[in-house]
Amino acid sequence: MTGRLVVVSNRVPSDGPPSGGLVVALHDCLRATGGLWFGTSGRITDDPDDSFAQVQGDGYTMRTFDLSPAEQQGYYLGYANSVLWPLCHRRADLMALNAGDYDTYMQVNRRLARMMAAELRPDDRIWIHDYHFLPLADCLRAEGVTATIGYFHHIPFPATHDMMALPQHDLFPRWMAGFDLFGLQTQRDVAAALEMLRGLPGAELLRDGTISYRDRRFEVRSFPIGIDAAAFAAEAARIDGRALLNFAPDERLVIGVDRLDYSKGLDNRLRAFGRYLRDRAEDAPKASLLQIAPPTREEVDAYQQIREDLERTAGKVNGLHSDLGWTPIRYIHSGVPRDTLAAVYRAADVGFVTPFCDGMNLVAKEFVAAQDPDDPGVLILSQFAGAVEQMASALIVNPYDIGEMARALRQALAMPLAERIDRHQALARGVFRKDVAHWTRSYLDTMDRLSAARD
Ligand code: GDG
Repeated sequence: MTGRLVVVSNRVPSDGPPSGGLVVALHDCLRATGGLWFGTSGRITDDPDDSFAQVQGDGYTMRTFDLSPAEQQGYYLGYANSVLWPLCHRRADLMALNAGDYDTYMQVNRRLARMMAAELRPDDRIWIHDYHFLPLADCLRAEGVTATIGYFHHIPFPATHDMMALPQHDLFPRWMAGFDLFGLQTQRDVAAALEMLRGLPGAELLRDGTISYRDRRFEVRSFPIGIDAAAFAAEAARIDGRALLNFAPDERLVIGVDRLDYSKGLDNRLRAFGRYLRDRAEDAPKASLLQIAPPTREEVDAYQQIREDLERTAGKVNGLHSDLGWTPIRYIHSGVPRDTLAAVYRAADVGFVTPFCDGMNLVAKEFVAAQDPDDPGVLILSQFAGAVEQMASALIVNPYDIGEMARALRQALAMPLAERIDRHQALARGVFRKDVAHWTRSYLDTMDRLSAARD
């Protein structure tokens, strides 16, 4: 490998040891190779200047910048999370197209490009993450940066039909073409991106898989993200999750873990659990649902209703089915520490992962990694999670079909040990082999191949 690795993501772990899948992955990768990590500091200041603060990481350097209140509003809460996020999650109806947000989004990207360009070298390998920075490569090219630039889109690529709802849809291909490598989670995403490019005047899909657009060439490929499965499994085995939960010995546990986001299908999940309880035979297992749902992006309008809806549904199900000694849904509206989470996954009989739309879904992989291989729980997985392409041995469900999800719960809770072990072995093979180190390696190897081909 040649050149420095330069990573860009919206937030950097500048205030302590990193936690959370992506940040941990990038941290490990930079620790091994050295390099630079650019991103926002998390501070909102009235008049941020065009310079980076420097924070020393473990073997690498972080360069952070502040946002102004108007930038936080227009770039982060506005265009990124109220336009691009719903667009990419098949919810164009939730887009809040406020005049000015797009301009602010571009301003932040241009400002960052200007600040970065002064520090970059031609042999750097620049790896940009996620929808906050879609135009960043194009802006860097405008600043004269010639280095190899890759991008990874952590969320789904929108269908061509949805893309048309984005007022800037004609700019999207130009943003893509600023990169040398446009990474996506799944084959399904690659197909959606190619469909959009195929019909585009000026774009040509070449035989070797390269796309030529105007004066640039780039590749679109899938790199399904993984987790640090070995570390997560070790963490999960350290604490006794059942002891933490204070469960009755015959009580079975279904677990859901999601940021409180409309893409995660939470309300339908609680309803499906309610349906399972309603239809269950007298002697069927007594199961409780533990739903951990830490809040996110509460300043964005589209997120404000979700909490109320969920509390109402949980209240209804609990009202119908609780008795003096038992409340079937435990709903936690705050985050729990990572080691607790790992132990609770391991204690669970069923991982209930039912998003309407999800780039990958790391919870599905964490649940599998955390299981006791001799007595594993069962994964129920939405057909619309990116993870489904690699996790065919889960019980696959349609998250819009409450009855089907309730039946999957019944099947999972009654599944014989031998079948649970078979399914878990197949799932765990993928989760442990295609872990986060594999993801980083395969992405960076592809970048290196592209930059070698250019030299
Ligand atoms: C985006 C894409 C893609 C959740 N609650 C707690 C907690 N978490 C952790 C989980 C998991 C992570 O947050 C959530 O990751 P997901 O992949 O499920 O979803 P997004 O946050 O939407 O992530 C997604 C991902 O990027 C990576 O590319 O898979 O499709 O949307 O790691 O464990 N962690 C702790 N306490 C909690 O309460 N400690």
